[in-house]
Amino acid sequence: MKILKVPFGAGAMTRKQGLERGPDSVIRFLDAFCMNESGLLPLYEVEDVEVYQSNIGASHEAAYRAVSKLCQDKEFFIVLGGDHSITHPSFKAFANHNPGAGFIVFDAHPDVESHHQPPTHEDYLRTLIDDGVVDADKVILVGTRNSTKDEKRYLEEKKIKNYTLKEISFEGVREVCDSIMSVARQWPKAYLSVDIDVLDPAFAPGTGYPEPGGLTSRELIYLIQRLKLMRNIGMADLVEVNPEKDVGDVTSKLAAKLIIELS
Ligand SMILES: [Mn+2]
Repeated sequence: MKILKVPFGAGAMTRKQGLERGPDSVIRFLDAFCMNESGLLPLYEVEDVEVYQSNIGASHEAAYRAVSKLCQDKEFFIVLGGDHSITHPSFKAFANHNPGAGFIVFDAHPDVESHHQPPTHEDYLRTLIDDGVVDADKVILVGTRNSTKDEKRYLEEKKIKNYTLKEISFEGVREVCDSIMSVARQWPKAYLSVDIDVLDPAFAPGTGYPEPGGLTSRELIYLIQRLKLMRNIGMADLVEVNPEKDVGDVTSKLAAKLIIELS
């Protein structure tokens, strides 16, 4: 499996410091896992994307080109960020290669604030939807628990499927996962995006916008393990790990485990 490092943090506006070190910090813990929980040996190859912290546009273009190239292999791969804005060029490249692709996003925040140009980690999803890169009915949000009034209105207007943490805790992780899979299985291809802040800060403190009351690490691993069973999963990304805010590297280690479970 290929892992594409995109060490870019400038799409995170004011809380970017340290995000550019996320990919390297996570990668150094991959070797700590002898195999994944399904008993498979994790074989991975790391590739770098050259980014420019002062230039969002050029960095996004570089990410777009690199993802586009890997899509040609038609093999599952992972983009490792960096801030969530890099999901914009990554999904766009994926959707160009896989028309009609759908999008599952684990995130404490829906990232559908009003437009910035170029897109940032606050609005990349809204930009993808408004620009017609993804259909609103092929977006599934999982784990949201802090949205602005405008974001809530936008999600309702567009009828975007949004499994809030409240809904997950009331319905149960298993039931919610069944529902997600029954819809996502019908897409020609699926892209999975994991913002590490979907987790409770107790498990993943190393991120810019920690939100109390998140998923446990075990719940997220369960969801990932099941979603990976879908034949149409084409690629995934893992974003918003900030080693400068971490405590004893627990977030980086957990992110490494998530990658191993995806491989
Ligand atoms: Mn987030």
